[in-house]
Amino acid sequence: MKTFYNHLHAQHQGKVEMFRGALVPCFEVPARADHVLAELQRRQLGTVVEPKAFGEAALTAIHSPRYLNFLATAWDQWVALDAANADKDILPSVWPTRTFRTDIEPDNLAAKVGLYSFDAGSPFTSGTWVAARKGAECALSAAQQVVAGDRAAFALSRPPGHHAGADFFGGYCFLNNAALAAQHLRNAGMKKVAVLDVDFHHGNGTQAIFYDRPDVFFASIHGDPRTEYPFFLGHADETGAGAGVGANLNLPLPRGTDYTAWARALETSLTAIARFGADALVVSLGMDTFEGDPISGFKLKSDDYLRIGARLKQAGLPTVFIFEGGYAVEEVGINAVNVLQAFA
Ligand code: SP5
Ligand code: ZN
Repeated sequence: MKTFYNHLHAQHQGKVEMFRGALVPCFEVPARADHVLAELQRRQLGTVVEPKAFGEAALTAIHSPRYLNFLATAWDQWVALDAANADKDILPSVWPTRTFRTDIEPDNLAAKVGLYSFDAGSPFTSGTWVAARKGAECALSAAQQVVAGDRAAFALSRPPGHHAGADFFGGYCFLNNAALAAQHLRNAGMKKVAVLDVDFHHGNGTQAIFYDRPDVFFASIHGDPRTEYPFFLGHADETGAGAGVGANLNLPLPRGTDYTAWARALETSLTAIARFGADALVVSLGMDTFEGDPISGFKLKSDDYLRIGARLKQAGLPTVFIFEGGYAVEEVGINAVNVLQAFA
């Protein structure tokens, strides 16, 4: 299996995120991807290659032009406000909630940041755009590799993507890599594509992007949004809208869920994906279901990831793996590569 590695990922390195009234060090750190790369190389699991270049059209297939323009220019606007801002990250602090207008983009930068975000835990840094842009190319390249006939490919990048919507960032995510990959598969002629999101957190961005579409099935196994981030989406009664009714499956699980219960949800997901008739699969591969994860609540063990990889292989679909969350930094490489090795 080829790995498309984002060698610019460390350009995105947030300093602090808001948590319970304090600014705390970021959980989403460059060392996460470094550990996955080191483990891939240690086990000699396929080659690590550079992504290909993709133009603007691949991004606007998922994201709105005004959001992409914001991402590309936010840092320069920030430093133009005050040269001293160069030493600080941008953190959202004001949002348009219900009854506010979102059709007019404000001139004020803090207001723009709020218009295009949903939490104060996702710092935007000097290198966020270049890192996210290159990460999108990793996802698109991995999808292209599967179109070209490979059984599977892996996009190893950060920042992650599944919380990012068509026009918003949050949850450490800026561009939705899984959605970009799924759309690329569709554009390349795959009639039906499934996205399976196994990150601990609900993939609210991916769900929102495909919610009314009959051609992309979204299934997610995650912490119950009544108690777990991102809180406001991911309930079991969200089954799709319009032409997309029936093409969205949420399987929320309580804190403390172990592999036995989690694996039942995986069976439910893969059964639904098979019934949907997917031609290809995109896996949002978050490793924060691990028992040692510092911000999550499931109890999966390192060996369980071998079982997940073997079961995904059994699904028999061309598969694009996209690296998402997972904050037990020392173990994230072992766990991620366990999935990939068992699949490969
Ligand atoms: C891609 C991804 O996994 N994003 C997750 C974003 C979660 N952001 C909220 C973090 C809340 C931190 N809670 C800390 C609990 C410590 N006991
Ligand atoms: Zn997560």
